[in-house]
Parts: sequence; structure tokens; C-alpha cells
Amino acid sequence: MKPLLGLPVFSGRLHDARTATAIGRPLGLAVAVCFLTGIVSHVLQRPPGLAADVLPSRPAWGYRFTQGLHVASGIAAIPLLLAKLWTVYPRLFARPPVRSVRHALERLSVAVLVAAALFELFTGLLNTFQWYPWPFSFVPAHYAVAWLLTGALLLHLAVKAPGIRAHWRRRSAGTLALPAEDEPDRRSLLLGVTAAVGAVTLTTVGQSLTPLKRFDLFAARHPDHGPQGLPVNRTAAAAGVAGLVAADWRLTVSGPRPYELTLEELRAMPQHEVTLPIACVEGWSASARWTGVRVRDLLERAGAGADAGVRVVSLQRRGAYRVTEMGRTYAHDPLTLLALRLGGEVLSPDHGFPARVIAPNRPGVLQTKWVGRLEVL
Ligand SMILES: Nc1nc2c(c(=O)[nH]1)N[C@H]1C(S)=C(S)[C@@H](COP(=O)(O)O)O[C@H]1N2
Ligand SMILES: [Mo]
Repeated sequence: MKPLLGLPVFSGRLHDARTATAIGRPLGLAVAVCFLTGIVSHVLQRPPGLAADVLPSRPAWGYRFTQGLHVASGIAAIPLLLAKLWTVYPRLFARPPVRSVRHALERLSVAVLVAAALFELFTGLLNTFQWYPWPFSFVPAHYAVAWLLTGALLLHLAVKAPGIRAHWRRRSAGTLALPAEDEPDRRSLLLGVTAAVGAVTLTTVGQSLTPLKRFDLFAARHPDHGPQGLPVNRTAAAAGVAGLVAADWRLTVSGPRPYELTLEELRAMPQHEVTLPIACVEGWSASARWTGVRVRDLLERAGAGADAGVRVVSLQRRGAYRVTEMGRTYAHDPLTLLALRLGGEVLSPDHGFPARVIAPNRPGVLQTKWVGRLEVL
């Protein structure tokens, strides 16, 4: 890069369309996977309208898989995006800056694309650490910008289609006039980017892909670290429910035939054991053995019909996940428990003592802890 009349001139190689296409391919794939799994996450977390009752509660590992993939593809996209930006940044200095209306619109759409991509990956990464150094709320902003990013990306692919087609295959036609001596350098660059993607993936994916958990160095959570060998997002102390006295606790169930149960009475009901994961939206997940009473048994006892959903109210006084709802499919799934035990032991306070919800194919944020009331819907 030599300054010429104050403007940089790029004589460096690898800032060409062929490199941009080679990196754009896996980047586009990562963004597509991230977008689709993100939609799944959003719908499961905040079901639109009537969707709540038709969302499937199976496969039990579904959300664990899609959300693990969401966070892993987002993390993999970070080195890919950085490499892509490095490849194309000389175009920032293109002269003249605007050649035509079409060119101006194209540059504007690339600006939106880059800004949206940086926003999504940055906010997503910080969210995995539950760090929110911004004034807006994460979920709606991250969701809205995902659509912006996808729109801008589709537009970008359409505009660049001829170039992408020309450079897609390993050996493009000789007419492209790209110097062949760049190939070894390009291979080195792509190898480096591949190594970077491999490294960030290997050192974080163990947070949900438990066979690789011993390589989990940089993720916010380790699937084994926490009380009773399971991570905790909000402790009992943080939720303000640390002083709970079991003898005073009651489960209140409202519905056509409302009733109350003490902990002893709940323990006297038929107990079931299930192995289900907690899959946090922030990317960690871990499977555990839960024992407790089927939610559907509790609802039937309250006179609920077969199509009833349930609202779960925590004893926690404040916080976004104090009150959650589950539709019919979840409420009546035999795997859905009001769990009293974890791994054979009584739930620890941080895991929701005396009772917490555990249901299949469901975001962790909806697995309500410190349950005090069930309301038949
Ligand atoms: N009442 C209540 N329940 C809650 C939460 C909470 O903040 N309050 N956090 C949820 C989140 S974000 C997750 S991922 C799981 C974590 O489960 P664990 O802390 O029991 O491992 O609990 C969920 N249940
Ligand atoms: Mo979570």
C-alpha cells in the first residue's frame, strides 16, 4: 500500500474477487445456518399468536441441537467475516467513490450488510457472556437486525452473482485475468482462515457438544461446572429467593378445580424420571437426570382439559423469566415434569428448589425455577 496524493493504492494481492468468493462461501453458509437456527430459537422462545399450541415438544434434544448450532455458526462466522472484510476493504477507497446511481445503491447495500453483520456477531458473542453494554434490549434488536442482514445478503448475492459464478469453481476460466502466481498465497490465506475457524470452534463448541467438553476453554460456561454438576445462570441469591423455607412452601394450582400441595404431598404423588437437557439460549447445554411429578398429572388433577396449556409463576419477584407459559404439546408431554430432584438429589437452591420446570425441546430460559404457582390456561 503506497500513498498517492493522500489516497492508498493497493498493490497487494488477494484483495480480489476470487479470494472474496472463496471466503464468502463458508461465511454465507455460516450466516444462513445462524439465521435459520435463530428463527427456530425465536419462535420457540416467543411463539407468535396461536403457534404456542402447535410447537412440537419433540425431538427432546431439538432445541439443544439448533441453539448449539446457532452459537457455533455465529462464532465460526467471526474469523470468516474478519477475513472477508480484509479481502475487500481496499474497495472502500475506490475512485471515483460513486460512478452511477446503481453503484451508489450497491455501496449503500454493502454498508448495511457489513454494519448488520458486525452488529449481529458482536451482540451475539457478548450475549453468550451475558454482557449487555448497550441501551437496547438484546432479543428484539438481534432478531430485527437478523432480517436486515439476510435481506442485505440476498441483495448482495444477486448483485454479485456474475462474479460469484465466475469464481465459484476451483479453476476459473482463463479470461478472468487473475495472476496464477497468487494461487499459493491464496491457499495459505484460506488455510489460515480455516485454522482460525477450527480453533475458535474447538475451544467453544464443548459448551454444548459434550464429547468435546474438555476443549471448552473460552466459552462462558462449562457443561459440568455448577452446583450438582450443572451450570446455573441465575443463582437463588441473585433471584432473591435464597431464604425459602420448605415447610412454608405451597404449590398452588389454579383451574376448574384449584388446589394446593405441600412439598410432602407433591413428593407423595407418582414420581417420574426423565433425562433431558437444559439448553440455554446463550449456547451452553447439558443433559441431566430429573425426577418429579408430571405436569399433565398436576393439570388433570385441577380439571384441565386435554388441550389446556399452563402458565408457570416463579417465586422470584422480578426478572423477565419469572412468568412463563407452555402450550398444550409441552404441558401434556409425559417428559414434562415439575422436577423435585436432579441426578437423584433434592434440587439445590440454585437449581430451583423446591420445584422447577423441565420440558423437552425448550429454551433454557423457559425452564422456570422456584415454581410457586401453575395456572391452567
Ligand atoms: N425463575 C427463573 N427461572 C429460570 C431463570 C430465571 O432467571 N428465573 N433462568 C433460566 C435460564 S436463562 C436457564 S438457561 C435455566 C438455567 O438452568 P439452571 O440454572 O438450573 O442450570 O434456568 C431458567 N430458569
Ligand atoms: Mo438461559
